[in-house]
Amino acid sequence: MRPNSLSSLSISTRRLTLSAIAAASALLAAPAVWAQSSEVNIICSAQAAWCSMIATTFEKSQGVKVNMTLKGSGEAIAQLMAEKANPKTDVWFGGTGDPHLQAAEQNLSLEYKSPTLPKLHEWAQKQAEQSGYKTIGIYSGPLGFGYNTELLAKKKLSIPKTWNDLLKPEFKGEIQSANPASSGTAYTMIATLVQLMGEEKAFEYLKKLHTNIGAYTRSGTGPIKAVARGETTVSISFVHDGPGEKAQGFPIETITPSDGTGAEIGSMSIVKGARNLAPAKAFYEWALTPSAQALGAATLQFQLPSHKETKVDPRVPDFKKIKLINYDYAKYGQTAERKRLIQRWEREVNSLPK
Ligand code: S7P
Repeated sequence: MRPNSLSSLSISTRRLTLSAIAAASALLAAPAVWAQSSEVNIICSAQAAWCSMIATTFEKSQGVKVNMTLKGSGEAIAQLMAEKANPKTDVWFGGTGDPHLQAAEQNLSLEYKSPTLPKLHEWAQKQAEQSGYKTIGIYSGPLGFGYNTELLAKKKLSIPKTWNDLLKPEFKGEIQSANPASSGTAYTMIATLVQLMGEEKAFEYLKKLHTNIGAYTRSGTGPIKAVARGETTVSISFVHDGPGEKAQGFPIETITPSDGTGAEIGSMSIVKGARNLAPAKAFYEWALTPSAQALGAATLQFQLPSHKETKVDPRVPDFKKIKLINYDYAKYGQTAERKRLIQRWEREVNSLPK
């Protein structure tokens, strides 16, 4: 289960790579430009090791106490909606971009034009522009499949290379995906399929896929972790989450469908009405620096960082080799569209027997 507070994280220094320690040490040595005796409340929708590392490093280098909660994208936006009249969160770091755009549309996030914006990749700047500067791209990563190499060989199954390959009868019960009601990853899958196939065909596809799904998990990273640990053979996941599992010794590989796929723009937003606005902005600017962004790869998270000068780890998926759709972030980040597609999936797909 995903822990819900930093104090419950089981991050031990054993699991940190040498590069993680080196990257963090470099940041600790940096002058505390924004130093102030204050605190900042952050919801982090990335994986626990990265969240933990940014909290500790920012806290120690900038002298700002960090209170961090871990939540998937869907749960994070639900919390911000619930807190709207009396916000307790200052910054929402990470998670798929669609719910960040939804937060912007619902006036849950603050307009803030970072001076760092011109130094970011075009896709990250576009995310900011189309939200009225209420969110910003911090990383990107493509959707695809994870598979357990040992299970696949043992069961004499071939590597799924296209979306249709997942419908083969031999994959019955062998695939995990997350539930789009709680997971931004799974919503990215639905939006990707709708853009790739057209809505009617995409829902026909999702109904057929349903019969091959062994379990829908709450969190988007659940399926790839299950693949790594041999609990399921195939997952529908962000492929940048594969190399981190492999680096821990698990028999896992990833692939992106040759017929096309979507990508997330992992985002960050300052909450409107944040009680700790100055430290929130300080964290936001710090999180956009190349050295802070390098903490992702240092903790085995291999999304593509948004700052052009951030060193790109060779394990980050090579976007040039992936057939990407022209994902319409503005459309699929709309509250009404997201709600409609998730409700349709609940009604027409999740309710079906397997
Ligand atoms: O940190 C890994 C990652 O795949 O997880 C984030 C996403 O929020 C997953 O959470 P949910 O699907 O549960 O909402 C991604 O943004 C990120 O790349």
